[in-house]
Amino acid sequence: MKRFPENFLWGGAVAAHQLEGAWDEAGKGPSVADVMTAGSAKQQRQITAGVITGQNYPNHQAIDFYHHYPSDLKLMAEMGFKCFRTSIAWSRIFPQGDETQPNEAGLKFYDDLFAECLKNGIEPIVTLSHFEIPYNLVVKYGGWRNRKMIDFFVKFADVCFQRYRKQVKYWMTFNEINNQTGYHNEFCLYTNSGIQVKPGENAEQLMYQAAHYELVASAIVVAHGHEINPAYQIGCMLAMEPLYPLNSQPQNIMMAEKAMQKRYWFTDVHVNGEYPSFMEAFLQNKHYRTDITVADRYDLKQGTVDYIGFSYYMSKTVKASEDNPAYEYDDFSSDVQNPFLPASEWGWTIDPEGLRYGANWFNDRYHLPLFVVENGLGARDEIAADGKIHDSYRIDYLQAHLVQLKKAIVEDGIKIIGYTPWSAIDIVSAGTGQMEKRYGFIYVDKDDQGKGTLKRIPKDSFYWYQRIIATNGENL
Ligand code: BGP
Repeated sequence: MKRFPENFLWGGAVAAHQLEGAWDEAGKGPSVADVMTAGSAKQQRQITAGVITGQNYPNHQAIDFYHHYPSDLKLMAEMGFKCFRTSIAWSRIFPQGDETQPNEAGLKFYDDLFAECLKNGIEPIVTLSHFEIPYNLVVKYGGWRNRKMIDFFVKFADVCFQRYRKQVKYWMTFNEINNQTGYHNEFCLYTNSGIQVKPGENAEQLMYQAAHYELVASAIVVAHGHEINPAYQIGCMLAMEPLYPLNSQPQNIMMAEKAMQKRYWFTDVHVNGEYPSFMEAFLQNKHYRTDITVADRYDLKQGTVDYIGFSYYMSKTVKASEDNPAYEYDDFSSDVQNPFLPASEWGWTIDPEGLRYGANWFNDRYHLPLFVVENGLGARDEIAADGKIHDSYRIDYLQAHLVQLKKAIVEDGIKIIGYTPWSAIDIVSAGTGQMEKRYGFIYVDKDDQGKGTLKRIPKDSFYWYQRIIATNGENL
């Protein structure tokens, strides 16, 4: 009977801008995340770009991991973490993004952080770009609408690859690169690509252009990384939200297929080093004059990824409609409720089997090792009268997903490297900009108004996960 592999990477995940705080310390420049930290504005999915007040709670202070990481990592080690997925804040290393020399103090922070991880027996897993490009690159260059971004990103990645070659083995280039397919929602383009859509611009066209530059940058970076350290394992990172057809009506089946293509063509480029036929046809039929050069196509081929990292929170369900004969997926008009699935308070469906389905989908199509680098339940946690946090709902969610993950490994024979649920510790929510949508195993005393002592309290899920790791997932 197969089981979780002996060296399975159990851990937890976070992203720099959602937990570090210290947004302007040690020479760090502002990032896109720092200028859109007003929770309510973010929740309405509006951008407060340009407002660098220095007073904004969430991301500016977050949970102040920057100054608390030694004790936070100790708690993670107590849980038994084998690894810790975080990201490097690009604007700590290149505060404006376009300097010639990196900021030594920023580099030093990650030297120390990774050393502390390793001291605790925890392997750092690092994402290079997790929703936070230096703000100056938005102001000066328009973010990823500009080809120059490729050079800036490659430089940043090269510096990191050189500096941390003894400490880090697993890397990922862009977090949830496919999330920008929600381009009609300016928030998605802004967080992923730093693009502000101007009146009269075609957001869809912009998205495909930005995504192309990001994919070329990713491929160049993968190729450089392999040269710098052949032992590096460099992956892509996708948000896996399987899109199911509402029923067996052929039009709905085709709608689901086209929706999956639209959400996952990025993976084809990352893995195969070339655009899939449906995407070439799509760009042509749309008459999008995307800047894709012969040199780009060469670069894409040189830097194919070693593994696929993916997040899994929910599945979605789609339905075709008569006024959409081309089956163009749009998450506003194509998504429908799945009558079989409950949802979280934020409307995210709870579908453990979708994790196994998504893992199978990736495995069938790409034949690469997989790494589940995010999975979790956002919920409002209360401190009970006994001073503890009884988050049985989170345990139920994670337990049910782990059962399916185990089936993917044991019954489907899929190579899965590890599992890093979101989030290792409570942090600021990316989508709402708030603290009260919590995911962590460790509670942090901080509220949406920025009030709280920052005290850390292990939740019930902390002890549950500790047991899961200690038994290598044997008794689920
Ligand atoms: C993913 C992001 C994370 C994270 C998570 C939960 O899309 O990679 O950064 O925040 O979703 O989302 P939210 O914080 O909006 O609940």
